[in-house]
Amino acid sequence: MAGTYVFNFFLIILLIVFSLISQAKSEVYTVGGEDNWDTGTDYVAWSQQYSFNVGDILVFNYVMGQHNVYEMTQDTYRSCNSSTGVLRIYHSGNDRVTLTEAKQYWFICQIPGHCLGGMKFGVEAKQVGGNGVPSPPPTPTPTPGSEQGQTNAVSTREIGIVWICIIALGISVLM
Ligand SMILES: *[C@@H]1O[C@H](CO)[C@@H](O)[C@H](O)[C@H]1NC(C)=O
Ligand SMILES: [Cu+2]
Repeated sequence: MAGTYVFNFFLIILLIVFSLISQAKSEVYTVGGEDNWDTGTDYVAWSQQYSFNVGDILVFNYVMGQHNVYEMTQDTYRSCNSSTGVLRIYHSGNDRVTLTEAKQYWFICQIPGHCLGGMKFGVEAKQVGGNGVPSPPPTPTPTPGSEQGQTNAVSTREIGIVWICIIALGISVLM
């Protein structure tokens, strides 16, 4: 029966999609938690609370113009001298930085004195999947406004994918 093959085919697709969802689950982190991106917070200590994966998003909240976010090379991160080694610049006050690659990311605030004062940290984005060692569930710190929306957006998309699978499975059973 052709129907049986189609059914098995969709069952396999379903399994693949579910495994992709569990791997692609991205977390949103507000840098500094409730302190946001500002002077007077130990960002290295903040970053060490979590295990970051490729696809996760760092949100930097601050008053535009008072701070900024520079992604740096490791050497420049160490020296806080941003005359060289700048990889990317963000300055909107609500910067969403997606960790797109499996690598070490280095961030500083480039306003004079702020980096030396502690507005700097590094994170390692790990590739999930393969022989995936599951990372401990992070506890994202909710902030009013935009962050909530992103978290909802991710789960809405996942629910959408699940529904597509259920409908596809239903169609395959009918065939
Ligand atoms: C930063 O680095 C540049 C070039 O490497 C150097 O000319 C400059 O003096 C440095 N600035 C500080 C404040 O050390
Ligand atoms: Cu700053």
